[in-house]
Amino acid sequence: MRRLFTALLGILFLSLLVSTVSAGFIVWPNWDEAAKYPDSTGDQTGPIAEDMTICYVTHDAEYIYFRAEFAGGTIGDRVLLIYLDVDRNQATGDSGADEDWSYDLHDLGAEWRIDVNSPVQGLWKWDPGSNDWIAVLSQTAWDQGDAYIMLRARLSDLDNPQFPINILFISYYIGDTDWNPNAGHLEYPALRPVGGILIAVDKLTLLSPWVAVTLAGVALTIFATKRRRRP
Ligand SMILES: [Ca+2]
Ligand SMILES: [Ca+2]
Repeated sequence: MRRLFTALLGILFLSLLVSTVSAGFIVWPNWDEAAKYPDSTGDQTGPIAEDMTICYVTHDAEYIYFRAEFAGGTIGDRVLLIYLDVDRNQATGDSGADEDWSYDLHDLGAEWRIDVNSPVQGLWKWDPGSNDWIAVLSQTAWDQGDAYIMLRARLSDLDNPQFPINILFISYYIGDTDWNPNAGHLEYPALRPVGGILIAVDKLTLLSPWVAVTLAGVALTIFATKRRRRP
């Protein structure tokens, strides 16, 4: 009985420790496995601190993760704006020039904007009634280095968008700007060629169990044929 009590106490202590540790640290995704959106270098209008070289996007059941990398500069040099057009419709959301920042939003009609490393950083939602952006409480967390900014946003804070969504990254440093992409928008999940047909990456994961079943079927057929041939 005493041993059981000690064991239960040990499990309780361990679970408390694990929950404290996991609350204190963010497990960032493996960016090599994320969707990659390279951007030209030297296409910014100001210093290289704002020149995006590549952006990454990925998501899991709870969060969507973003990362932007820069050609140079030091930590804290630039502001990153991420626009999400979750219904992929330019007629809904902010379009044309951003109502707050005046940057050209290309063909986006953005419902959400995430501001990072700015005095008004956080999650912003487009309000069609007032025709303006409204700050929204969120649990968006971020980190940065000399040449990168990465963040994660809770999907529930974004009203659980249905993928795919359209995205535009804008970085700026004292008024100057870099866009990724330079025209139009990025689509996430990214399209990837499969047997000559473009399909979304999330559909690929749906397909993979069927691919496995098919391969297993082929293997079984070969095995059975070989057995039958045996004298
Ligand atoms: Ca660039
Ligand atoms: Ca829209």
